[in-house]
Amino acid sequence: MLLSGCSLEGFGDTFGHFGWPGKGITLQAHRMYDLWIASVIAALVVGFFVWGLIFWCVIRYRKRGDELPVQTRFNMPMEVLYTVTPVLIVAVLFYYTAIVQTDVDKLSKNPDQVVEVVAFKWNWQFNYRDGMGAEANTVASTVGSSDVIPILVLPTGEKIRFEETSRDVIHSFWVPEILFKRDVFPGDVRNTFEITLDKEGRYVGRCAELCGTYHAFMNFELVAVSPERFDQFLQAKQNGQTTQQAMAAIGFTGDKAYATTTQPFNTRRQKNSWNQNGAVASGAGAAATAGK
Ligand SMILES: [Cu+2]
Repeated sequence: MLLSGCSLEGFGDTFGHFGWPGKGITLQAHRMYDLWIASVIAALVVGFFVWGLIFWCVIRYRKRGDELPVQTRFNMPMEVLYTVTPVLIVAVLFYYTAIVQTDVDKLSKNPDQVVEVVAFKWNWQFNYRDGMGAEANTVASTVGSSDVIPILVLPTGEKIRFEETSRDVIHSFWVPEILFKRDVFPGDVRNTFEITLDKEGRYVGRCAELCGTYHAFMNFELVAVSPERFDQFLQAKQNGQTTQQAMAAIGFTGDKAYATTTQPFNTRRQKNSWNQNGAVASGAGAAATAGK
């Protein structure tokens, strides 16, 4: 069943993905999804078998009189069976988990795109790089601010390598639809992973590591487009256009040039007023924000 992803997806569809958020939008996510559905099916098979045994015993060996049944101490074949079977089940689950995990963590020698993820309190910068490692150069960049959600445009069907670094504390890069997150560390550590997107669309991204006061506001948006449109976007950025102008250049005009899956939050970052509802420090900027 693991080999036939389609039937697993059909099965998952029928039963609401058995608690998973969905099939995901990357090749790696699909493999994790298949592992999850197959594991649930295995668990259900074991479950129904055990429930069947329980009910069979309840009925077959129900009390029929005052005479005590045979008081057998143990049954060697049964003891062996219910020791070996769970070990086998765990071994099979472990085997497929290791296979999928290795696949998800796999780094290719020549990724098609390299994106440096720079996290900081409390926003994101995404640098499109001309190679791998800290020595490579940034050819284009997008960054979020208090007013604008950072947008990360990426192509479908290409191997995209992420290299993560933080300017201050530990953050975590997470797009729920990728079914994957990875911590972003400060210092010399560059956490790396790769994905291949296979579904165009716009998806919200979040920080998944409590990093401070405005952690919950640390959102970004992943925009997955065709490779042709991605090339146009990158070209526009390299020509010095803003992210919103470059978005317009690939057809996302007007409001669509900005994030559509999330919005900037009012962080009320005025001096001395950050946690006092309405009691805002004096000053024109503070007054303008009060009550919003
Ligand atoms: Cu964070």
